[in-house]
Formats: sequence, C-alpha cells, structure tokens
Amino acid sequence: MKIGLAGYQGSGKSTLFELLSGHKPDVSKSHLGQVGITTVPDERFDKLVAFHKPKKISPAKIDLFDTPGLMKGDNTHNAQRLGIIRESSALAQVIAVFNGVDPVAEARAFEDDMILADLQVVGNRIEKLKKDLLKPRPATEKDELNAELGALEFVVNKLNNGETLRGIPFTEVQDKATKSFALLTRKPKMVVLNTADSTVNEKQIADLKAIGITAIAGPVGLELEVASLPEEDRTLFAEEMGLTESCRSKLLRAIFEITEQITFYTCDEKEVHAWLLKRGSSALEAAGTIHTDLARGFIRAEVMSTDDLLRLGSEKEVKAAGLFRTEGKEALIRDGDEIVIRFSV
Ligand SMILES: Nc1nc2c(ncn2[C@@H]2O[C@H](COP(=O)(O)OP(=O)(O)O)[C@@H](O)[C@H]2O)c(=O)[nH]1
Ligand SMILES: [Mg+2]
Repeated sequence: MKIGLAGYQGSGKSTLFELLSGHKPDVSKSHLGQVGITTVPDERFDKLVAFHKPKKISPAKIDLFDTPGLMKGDNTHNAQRLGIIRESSALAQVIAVFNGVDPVAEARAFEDDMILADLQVVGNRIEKLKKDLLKPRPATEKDELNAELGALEFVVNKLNNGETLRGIPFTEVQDKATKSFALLTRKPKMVVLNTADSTVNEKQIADLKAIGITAIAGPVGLELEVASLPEEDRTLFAEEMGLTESCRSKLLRAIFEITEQITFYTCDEKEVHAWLLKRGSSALEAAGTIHTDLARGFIRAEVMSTDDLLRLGSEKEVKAAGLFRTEGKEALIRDGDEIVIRFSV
C-alpha cells in the first residue's frame, strides 16, 4: 500500500515523511516526489513473534510518498503536480494549522484542485473518443467507444458539479473506462492537521468530519525534534511537551480506517509475517497477496484466529476447541487471522 503525503507547499509533508520513514527527503528530487517505508506497529504481531520465536520477522510495511507541494490558485501546475500522486492507493493531505491555515477551506481547495486534475485527464479522453467516433469504424467498435464515452460523461458531470468520485458505486463499464486514469478524487483521503504543539482543536476535526473527511491532528515538527533527541531524553521531553499518542500511530489508524485494511499473518519457525489486506477479501485474495503462485495453485487455506492461538496456547488446542478452519477460495479472511495456504503449481 502506498500513501501519498499531499497538500500545499510548506504544510509539513516532508517533515512528516522524515518523521515516519526516518529519512530526510532529498531536496533535489522534491519535484518528482520520493518514496520511503514505514513499519506498522502491531501488538498482535509482537505477541506472535514472542510465541513462534521465528528466525526472521516481517512486520507490515507501508510505502510513503512525499509529493511535490501544490500552490494555491495555480491550476495548471497543480494538475501536473497532482499527476505524480495518481499511483498512490490513498492520500493524506497535510495542513499547516501551526501557520494559522483554516483546515476546512484548505481541504476544500485541495478537493477542487483534484477535481480539476481529474477533469483534465477525463476531458482529454472524451475529446479523443468523440473524434474517433466520427471516423468510419465497424459497428461493434463504435458500440464500445460509445459505452466508454457514456461512462466518462457520467464522471465528468459529477466533477463539473464539484463532486468527488469517492465512495460512488461504479458499474463495470465505468470501472473499465476510468481505471487507467487512477482518478484522484476516487482515492480514499484523510487529513493531517499539523499543529504547533500538543494542543488539538477538536472542533477542527469535527468540522472536517462534517464534510466527510477523516482527520487527525498532531505536532509533526515537534515530534520530529523529539525523535532526534538521544533516546534517554525522549520520554521525559515528550511528557513535558504533552505528547501522548504519536502522529505515526494516529495516522496509521486513520489510514487503516479509510482504506478498510485488515492484517493477517503467516507464521512458522522461519518467519512471522504480517500482511495487509482489504476488508472483505477472500482466502484466494489473501493467497495472491503473499505470492501469485499461491493463488494460482490454491488448494485450501488453514485458518485460525491469532487471539484463539494466543489464548489457548497451541494449534492443537485450537483444533481441539473446534476453532481451526479449513477453507476454500471464497472464504472470508478476518482481521487477525493466521493462515497457511496449501497449494500446488
Ligand atoms: N512550527 C512548525 N513548523 C513546521 C512544522 N512542520 C513543518 N514545519 C516547517 O515548515 C516548513 C515546511 O515544512 P516541509 O515539511 O518542508 O513542508 P512541505 O513543503 O509540505 O514538504 C519547514 O521550515 C518546516 O521546518 C510544525 O509542525 N511546526
Ligand atoms: Mg516537501
């Protein structure tokens, strides 16, 4: 999963990137954006590691994408800059509350910039389709082009109304017609209110919630300062500054919520591995997350809940309690499941 850290210049995207990834972004690459990795803290994973004592541990990881900042009111360049974040699976907009920026106004401005960027790519395609439809073509081909045109016109109408495409159910034709655009306004999005200190303005969070945006707040710059202190000073300083829950943990919780992620695990004496999966996914999709071979040669999944395993103390006891499941391709994988995929290729 790749999270685009987005927003206007000077909002603290690069600071957040450094806080989460531990790497200072290379300024010479800032016009292209850069990717770093953050590990997902997970108590259940830590318990599984203590239980299985594997040689290798692989916690879940998320790619972070520090993206070029937008400029207020600069439509042409913003659309171009936004093009870079199309490959993100979700967006976190950073807002400089520490600078007195109004969160709702800035969240709306960002939505408008994304709407314009989406309108540009979809509009270009519509023009091309209309030209193609004027040329002589076999009827079946024309039908296909007309279907695509209809799908894209639906999208353009929404965008022209100032609406985003987030959460709108798409038909198969609409999905197919828009897939290659990776529409920005369709991506799950959250807001990070970058505050001056540990004081959080709950009203700002509620105001964003009221316009459908999940937000968290935290002093990104201050947390980075604390992170750079010698380890023995960190706790004391964090306490003095009133820093309780870290931005990392708040952000990841919100990201899991907006992207509807769950975590499942594969465990043996060699490795304990945490994997991310969209809620509602099947055993076959979980297998495909691990390796395409496992999906291709899928025979069955053996599944138990981590909670049952840790509570009862062994796989044998889980089986004795009738809580061990042998499942087919379609079975739903739940948050916290430990699974083994049996396969043959
Ligand atoms: N006071 C304060 N300054 C911050 C904070 N976060 C970032 N800054 C400063 O704001 C400026 C822009 O931050 P940067 O992360 O480069 O923003 P970007 O343009 O969004 O990548 C830098 O001078 C940072 O030191 C913060 O939480 N508090
Ligand atoms: Mg930056």
